[in-house]
Amino acid sequence: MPVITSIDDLKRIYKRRVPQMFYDYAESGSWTEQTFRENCSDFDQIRLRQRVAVDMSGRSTATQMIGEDVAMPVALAPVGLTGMQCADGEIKAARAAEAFGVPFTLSTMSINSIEDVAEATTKPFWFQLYTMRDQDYVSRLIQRAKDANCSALVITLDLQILGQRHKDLKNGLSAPPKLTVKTLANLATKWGWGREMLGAKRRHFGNIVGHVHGVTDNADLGAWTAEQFDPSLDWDKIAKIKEQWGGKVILKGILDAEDARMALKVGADAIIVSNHGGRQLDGALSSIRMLPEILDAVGDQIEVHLDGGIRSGQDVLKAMAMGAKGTYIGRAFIYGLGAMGQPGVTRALEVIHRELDLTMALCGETQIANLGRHNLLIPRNFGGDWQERPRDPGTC
Ligand code: HOC
Repeated sequence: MPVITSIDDLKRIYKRRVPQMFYDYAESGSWTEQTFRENCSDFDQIRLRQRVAVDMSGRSTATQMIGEDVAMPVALAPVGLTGMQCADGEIKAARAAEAFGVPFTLSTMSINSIEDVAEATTKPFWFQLYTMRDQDYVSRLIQRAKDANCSALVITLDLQILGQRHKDLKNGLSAPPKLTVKTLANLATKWGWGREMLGAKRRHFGNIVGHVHGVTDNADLGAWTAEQFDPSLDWDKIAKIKEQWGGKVILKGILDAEDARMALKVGADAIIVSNHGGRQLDGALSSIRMLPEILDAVGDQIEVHLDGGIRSGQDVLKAMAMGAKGTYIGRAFIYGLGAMGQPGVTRALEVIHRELDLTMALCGETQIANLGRHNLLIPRNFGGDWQERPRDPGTC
């Protein structure tokens, strides 16, 4: 068993183990992948301030996200097709998160269904909602999440149409995978993945099949999204969904201060600064670069979380010190899941936790709540020397 000390170690094993098309699916951004790359590289521009001779005994990474106790401020992000990276991937990831004491978010586009995950876990998880054209289906999905005792609804706002991802198109990605000569040849080399997949509870979108009209096997992801997702989603509809849900709502995909103010107006409990892992609007700024502007706009009135580019505990510390109240990992846990199943997700969480804990100590901090901009050295133009934009008329 190789010694795993970083998320990159898990990624190397993951790459060898899963079929190329699923590796490419996770490890890609849209178009030129600029935003995808900068989500990570922008973290490198923020530096940490070392402090010494501070009593660092008795320190803790525990805190709260939307009022829920968490062992560290890191939730598992909703990731579509997780169950294709590893058999019953959503169940395994949810169990690992539960045991570690961090939130798990189940994607609408998951392979295991809401009910599968609820049955396999004991604590409430969060459910991520994509809004479909079929309003009855959305209502049923919300009801299913309520019945499963989900403690928060995470509504994704930045994927009403799918950003174009070259690799997925070239691979002809669909779920379940299309069995072409090329995919079969690659699958034949991934016998560990394949053997486990044969025993999986599900190999198709568990929340969708049998519930949504027009789902066919081997549907192309982009075409299917265009056919099913509601392109007319607006703030009024978001407000109605919030009312229908009646519980805590987190709005994901906020990358602009104007939108952050709108999220506040519809009464969201938290927002996630996110560009969908650089998979949607290529050319958008990285999440960490947009975080200060959004915090300045609404940070004192709503919980602001950050998703995108987090691959280490140092990244978590930087986001939290900047003012975020929680962070998410997507690819970082997928690498662990694809590499080693549930123990791999646990390993990813352990790696990040250890890095966060040690980095806190070296920064002279003992509590998450005490982290702040005093821990950071931020380049003067980090927010960007972008030209001042006029406010959108009529939104705020
Ligand atoms: C079949 C529709 O979050 C992603 C996912 C959502 C994909 C929708 C797929 O790939 O970014």
